[in-house]
Amino acid sequence: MKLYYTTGACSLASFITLEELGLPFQAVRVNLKDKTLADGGDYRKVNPKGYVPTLVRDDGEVLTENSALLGYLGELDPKHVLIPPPGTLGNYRVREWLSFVNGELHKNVGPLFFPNIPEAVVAMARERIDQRLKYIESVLGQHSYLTGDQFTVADAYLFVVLSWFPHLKMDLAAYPNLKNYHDRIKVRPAVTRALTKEAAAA
Ligand SMILES: N[C@@H](CCC(=O)N[C@@H](CS)C(=O)NCC(=O)O)C(=O)O
Repeated sequence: MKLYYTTGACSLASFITLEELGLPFQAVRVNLKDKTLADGGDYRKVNPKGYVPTLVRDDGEVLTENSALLGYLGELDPKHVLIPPPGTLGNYRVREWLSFVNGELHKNVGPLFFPNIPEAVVAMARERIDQRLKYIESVLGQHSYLTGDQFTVADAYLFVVLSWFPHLKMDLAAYPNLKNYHDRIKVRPAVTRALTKEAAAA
C-alpha cells in the first residue's frame, strides 16, 4: 500500500490511522505547489485531482478523499478498533463525524491558509468554525472521543485539523475539552510515530 501525503496536511489523518493499525505501507511525499513527487514524477498521474491524500492499494486501485480513505483503512482492522463493523449504527456514527470534520471544519479552516483571502470571508469562516467547535466542545463534555470512549478514525481527522490552528494564530483556549482532547491525542504513540515518519520519509 502507498500513501501519498504532504507533511502536516490532512493526509496526516490516514498516516496516523496506518500507524495505529500497524500496517506496512510506503509513504510518498507530494509537493503540492507544483504537484510533483520527490523523484520529479507528476503527482496528477497518480491522482488527477492534484490534492492529498491518495491511497494506492497493492492491486493498483486508487482511493482518494479523506473520508473514504479513513473509512476504508479503519475497516481493514479485523478487531474493529478504529471504526465499528460495517453496517452497524456505530459505523455510521463514525462516518457521520468524518463527514462533519470534512465538510464543516476542514473546509472552513483550509481557506484561512490562503494569504489574500478577504477579511469578510475570514470573519465568516471564523464564526462558522466557532459554532462547530462549540458543538464538539459539548460532545467532549460527555465522553473522551467523538463517538464515545474509543479513539476512532474521526478523531484522527479532527486532531489533524486542530493541529493547524497555531499556524493560523487560532487557539483552543475557549474550548477546554477540545484542548484536553488534542493534548491527549498528540501523545498517542501512533501519532508521535506518524509525525516523525512524515518529516523523515521521502
Ligand atoms: N476533498 C478532499 C480535499 C483534500 C484537501 O483539501 N487536501 C489539501 C491538503 S489538506 C490539498 O491537497 N490541497 C492542495 C490543493 O487543493 O491543490 C478530501 O477531503 O480528501
